[in-house]
Amino acid sequence: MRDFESEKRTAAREAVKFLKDGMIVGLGSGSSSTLAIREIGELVKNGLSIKGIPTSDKTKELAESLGIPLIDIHTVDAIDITIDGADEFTTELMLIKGGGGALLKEKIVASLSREEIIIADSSKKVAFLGKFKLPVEVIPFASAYVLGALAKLGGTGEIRKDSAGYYRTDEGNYIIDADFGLIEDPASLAGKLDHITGVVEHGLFIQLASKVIMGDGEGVMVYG
Ligand code: ABF
Repeated sequence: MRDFESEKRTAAREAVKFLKDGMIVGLGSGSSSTLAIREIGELVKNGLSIKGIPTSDKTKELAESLGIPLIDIHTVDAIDITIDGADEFTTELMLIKGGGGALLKEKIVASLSREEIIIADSSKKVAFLGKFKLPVEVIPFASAYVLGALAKLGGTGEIRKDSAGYYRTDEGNYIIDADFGLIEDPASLAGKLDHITGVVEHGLFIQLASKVIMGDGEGVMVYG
């Protein structure tokens, strides 16, 4: 029986080895990123001098609690390295992200990063994306229209709910989790989603990851 928690930790420890003094570091969201951020907190305590840019309110709170200095994204021209997680990845470095609802800022940070390092346990590796429903962030006002547009593309969408009703992202938007079945051409689907009025962002990360560090039993596999 694989221990996915320890695989995440192994991958996180491998990823933080790339951090150097003076770097601007994107801080991802989700459970794997949390492990990496805790490792970074220890490194900062031991003298590593970096400035972090969080991809969610939750990550910001965690980073602040660990004493990691933060910087506003609009004050930098580029991010040196981002460490983030994923819900699914292929060996071609195509990703589905957004299960944790932070995909908008995760994609903005990834787009500004010279190196986007994805850390994951071995359960995230897939031949084709799509077993994990694709998160699509939408303006609430547009949600009914987007559900119809996704259906025309073969996606069965459902607005994500939480205990208080419809889940809201840090930006106050809705998330539609859309089942497209196995996605044979993620780049093509991504292009279509980009043009649906009311879609803020979607969880297909195409050509954004520089490498994936996957925990694999006791060790790691690195793709890319
Ligand atoms: C985050 O990591 C999200 O994009 C994704 O939903 C989440 C899932 O990974 P984990 O298993 O690490 O929580 O980046």
